[in-house]
Amino acid sequence: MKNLHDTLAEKIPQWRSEIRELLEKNGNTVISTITLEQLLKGMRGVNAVLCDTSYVDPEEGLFIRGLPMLSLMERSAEEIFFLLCTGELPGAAALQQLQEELSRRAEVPPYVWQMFDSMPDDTHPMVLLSAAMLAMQRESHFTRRYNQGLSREDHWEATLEDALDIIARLPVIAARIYRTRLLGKAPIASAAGLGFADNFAHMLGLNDPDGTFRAFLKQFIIVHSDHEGANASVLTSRIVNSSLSDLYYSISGSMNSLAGPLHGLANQESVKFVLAIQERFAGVPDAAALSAYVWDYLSAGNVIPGFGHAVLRSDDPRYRALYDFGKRVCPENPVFRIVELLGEVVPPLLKKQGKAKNPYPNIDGISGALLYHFGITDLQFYTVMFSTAQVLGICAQLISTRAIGTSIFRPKSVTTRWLQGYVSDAM
Ligand code: CMX
Repeated sequence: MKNLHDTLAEKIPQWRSEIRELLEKNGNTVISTITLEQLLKGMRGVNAVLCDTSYVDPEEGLFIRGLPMLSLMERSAEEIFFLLCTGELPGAAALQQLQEELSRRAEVPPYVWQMFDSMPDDTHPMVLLSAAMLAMQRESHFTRRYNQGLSREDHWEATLEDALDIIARLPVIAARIYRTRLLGKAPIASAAGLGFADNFAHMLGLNDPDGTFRAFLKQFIIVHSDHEGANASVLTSRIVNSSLSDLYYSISGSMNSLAGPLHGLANQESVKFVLAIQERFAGVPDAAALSAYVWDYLSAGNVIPGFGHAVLRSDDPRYRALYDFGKRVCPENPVFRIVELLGEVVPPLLKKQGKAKNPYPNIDGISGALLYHFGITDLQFYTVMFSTAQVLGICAQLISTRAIGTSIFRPKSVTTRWLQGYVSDAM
C-alpha cells in the first residue's frame, strides 16, 4: 500500500529534478511581462506563481491536477486532498489510512476554547478561526524540527505533519464556533470513522434526516478546496510560508485575506444583498423590478457581491455545480429563487455598465444561499465554511512548495517617481 507520505516521497525527487532542469536550461526565458496598469491593478494576468495542484482556465474553470472539477464531485475530501498533494487518487487502503490518521489528530488543544471564551461576543467568526490557527502555532512540527536543525530536504515531511494536524482540527474548530459562539449551544464531539465531511456535518448538528446537507457539504468542500496559487488568500499563505514561517502562521494569514468582502466574505455579503432584496420587495421580485433595483445599486458605485472574477471569463463551474444542487433540493426557496433571478438579471447589467471583465456569478454568489436553505442563517459563518474547505488546497500547495524548496518571495517595488521617470524616458 502506498500511503500519502510514501507517494509523496516517491514523487518529490522527480518534481525536484524537473524544476532543477527547467531552471538550468531555461532560467532566463521570459514567461511574462508586466505593464504599468497590471502593476497598479493587482498584477492581474502576470504569470508569477508556480502551482501544480490546480489550474483555472478562463473559459472552462477549475481543473484539479488536470481533472475537470465536475468529474470529481463524487469524491471525498480525503481523496481530493490526496489528489491535490500527489496528482493521483488514493487506493482504498491508503484512503482508509488517511481517514484514520485525520481522526487520530482531531483533538484541539483546550487553550483554544479558553481563548474563545475570553473574546467579545461580537468577534467575527473569521477572527476566531484565524486566532485559533495562530494560537496553535506552538504545536508546529515544522518549527520544532527546524529549531533542531531540520534539513531542507525534509521540510516537506514536517509540513505534511502540520498539514494533517490542521486539516483534522479545522472542522472541529469551525463547528465549535458555530455551535457555541453563534447558536449558544453545547459543542458536539468529533466522531471517529465518519470522514472529514460527514464528521464536520455531524459536529455542526443540523437537522438532516435524509442526509441532503451531508451530500451538499461534500460538494461544498470539493468546489472550495483549491483555485490555483495566486488568489489573494492562497498567495498570502504562500508568501508567509516562503520565509519558512510554518503552516499555522501561513494559514492564519490566508484566513485574514479570505475574510475580505472582495474575496471569501463575498458569500456572506451575497446573502446579505439577497435578504435586503427580499425585504425591500416583501418576497421575490419580478425580473423587471429586480433589474431596476440592481441598476440603481450599481449606479451608486457598489459592487454586486458574488459576481465577477479576476481570472474566469465564462460561467464558473463551481457556481453551476452548487446551482444544480439547489435546483434539485430547494427550487422554491425564496433566497434561492432571488439568487437564480440575479443570475439572469445581473450579467446584462454589468455588461451594460461596461466595467467588470466577467459579468457572471461566481461561487460566492450561490454557496451562502444554500447554507441559508439548510438552516445556517448566521451569515458570518459562511466564510468559515469556505476556509475549512480551502485548507485542503493550501496545505497541498505548501507541502509542494516546501518539497521543491521555493525561495522567499521578494519582488522589487518601485516608486511613483520611478514610474513617471520610466514612462517619460520610454516616450
Ligand atoms: N459589481 C460591480 N462592479 C464590478 C464587479 C461586480 N460584481 N466586478 C467587477 N467590477 C468592477 C470592478 O470593481 C472594477 O471597477 P473599477 O475599475 O472602478 O475599480 C472593474 O469592474 C474591473 O474589474 P475586473 O477587472 O472585472 O475585476 P477584478 O479582477 O479587479 O476583481 C473581483 C475581481 C472578484 C474582486 C470583482 O469582480 C468583485 O469585486 N466582485 C464582487 C465581489 C466578489 O464576488 N468576490 C468573490 C470572488 C470569488 C472569490 O475570490 O472568492
